[in-house]
Amino acid sequence: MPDPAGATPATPLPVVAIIPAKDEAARIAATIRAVRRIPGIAAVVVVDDGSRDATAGIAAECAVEVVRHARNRGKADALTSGLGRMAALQHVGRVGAEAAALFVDADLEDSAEAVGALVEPVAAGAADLTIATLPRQRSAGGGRGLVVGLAGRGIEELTGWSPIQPLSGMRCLSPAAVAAALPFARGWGVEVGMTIDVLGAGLVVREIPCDLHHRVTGADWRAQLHRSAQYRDVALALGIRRLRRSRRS
Ligand SMILES: Nc1nc2c(ncn2[C@@H]2O[C@H](COP(=O)(O)OP(=O)(O)O)[C@@H](O)[C@H]2O)c(=O)[nH]1
Ligand SMILES: [Mg+2]
Repeated sequence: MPDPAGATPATPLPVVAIIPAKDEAARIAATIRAVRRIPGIAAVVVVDDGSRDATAGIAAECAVEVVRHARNRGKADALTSGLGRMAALQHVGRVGAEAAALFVDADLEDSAEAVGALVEPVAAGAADLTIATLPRQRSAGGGRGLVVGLAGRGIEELTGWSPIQPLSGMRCLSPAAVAAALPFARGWGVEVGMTIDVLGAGLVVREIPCDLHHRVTGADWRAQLHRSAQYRDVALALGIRRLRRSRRS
C-alpha cells in the first residue's frame, strides 16, 4: 500500500547488513545488536577477516551469518565475501532479490543503529548509494588528513563530485549500485573505487549525516601503518581509474 505521506515506502526494503571485522571481539556483539534494531534488516553477515581474537565465535553466538577468511585478505575482499553470502541467501529465497546491501564497520557498537538513516533514500529510489557522514568523534586521534585529501581530490577529479567524507565505510547500496561497484578496488581503496564506479554508471550517490561513533585511529606505529596502507590502496584505486578514463578518451 502506498504511504499516504509519500515520504517513506509502506514496507521497508529488505536489507542485508554486512559487517567486515578484524580483531573486533570487544565491539562486535554491541555492533550486531545495534544493527538488528534497524527496520527491514533481513540478515546480518559478519565477515571475519582472519581475526586472531574471538570475533568469529562471538558473532556465531549472536546467531548471525558468519563468513571466515582463514587469513587476512583486506576490507575489499571481506565485503566481496559478504556480498557472496548475501547472494547465497537470495538464491535460497531467504532474502528477496531487490534487497539492499548495508556495509557497517564493526567498531561502531551501540551507535551502529544510526546507519539505518542510509536505508530510506535507497528504499524510496532517491539514491542508489548512500554514504554516512560522521559527526566530530568523541575520542581524540584521527589525523587521516593526508589520505582523506588524496581520496577527496581524486574523486572530484574523476567524477566532478566532492564528497565531505570520502573514506566513510558505512554505505547502503541498491542492487544496481552493487552491480556497478563490483569488482571492488583492493583493500582500503574499496570506498573510493565504489564511489567513482557508481557515479560513473550514472547512478545517484548521496551523503547522509549519521550519529555514529567509532574507535578513532590514534598516532602510534600501528595507526601510521594503517594510514600508509590506506594511502597506498586509495592511490592504486585512483590510478587504475585514471588509466581507464584515459583509455576511453
Ligand atoms: N576485512 C578487514 N576488515 C578490517 C581490517 N582491519 C580493520 N577492518 C575492519 O574495517 C573497519 C574499519 O576499520 P578501522 O580500523 O575502524 O579503520 P578506520 O575506521 O578507517 O580508522 C572495521 O570494521 C574493522 O574491523 C582488515 O584487515 N580486514
Ligand atoms: Mg573505524
